[in-house]
Amino acid sequence: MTNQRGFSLIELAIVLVIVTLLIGGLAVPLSAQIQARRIAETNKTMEEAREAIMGYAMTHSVDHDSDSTTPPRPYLPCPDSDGDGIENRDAASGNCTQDAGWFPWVTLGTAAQDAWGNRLRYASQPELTNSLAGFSNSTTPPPTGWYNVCSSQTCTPVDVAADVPVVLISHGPNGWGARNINSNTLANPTGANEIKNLDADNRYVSRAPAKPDDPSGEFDDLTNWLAFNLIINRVCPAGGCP
Ligand SMILES: [Ca+2]
Ligand SMILES: [Ca+2]
Ligand SMILES: [Ca+2]
Repeated sequence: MTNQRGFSLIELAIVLVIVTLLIGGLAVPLSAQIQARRIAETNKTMEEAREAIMGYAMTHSVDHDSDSTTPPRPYLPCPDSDGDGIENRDAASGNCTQDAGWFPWVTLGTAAQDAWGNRLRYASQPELTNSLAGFSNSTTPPPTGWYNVCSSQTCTPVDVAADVPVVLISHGPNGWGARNINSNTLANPTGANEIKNLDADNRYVSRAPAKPDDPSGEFDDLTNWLAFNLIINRVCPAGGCP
């Protein structure tokens, strides 16, 4: 006679509880892992965008004084202001249609979106983008300055990067204020720090993510920029843009 016995109900219940705990324990880190991967992917996309901006400047220049004995001056790409990925420039004045818009991914041949399916925001200063004047080693900001990047929207003092001519923004996982690849604009941000990355003033915020209960509201943007010295160093090595 065999003496086999199955699991009792209590044993089955214990096994179910253990399995549930194991699955629960795996699921949370998995979503965190996906988010971390998307952030890393977007940071890489923005690195490539920075390289593409400098590559554009190395291949676009103007004989600003119609004197072929002086070297031509480079200029930076304009933002895309109508959503087709192509830079928008007024040919007659050489000025960009807007100083801030979307990153011109078609013109520069880079990724069209961040890891959440939204366009990158791109802001650049007219002293570096004008295609009839170009910029030189001695280009300086106007009295009002270029962009300031800060850890909070008050930007007093400027504590991340001062007077930078180029800023790149991914509106992050929440995408608030972004334009997505279907040309829809997502809901506006509610937090003061994220609003700074969307409004027209020269302040931008770069800081660690913040939850909705933070005094300055939810923040999950990824902020990147190009300093003037870095651009000059790469585009005009050894004083190459007098
Ligand atoms: Ca365009
Ligand atoms: Ca955001
Ligand atoms: Ca701003």
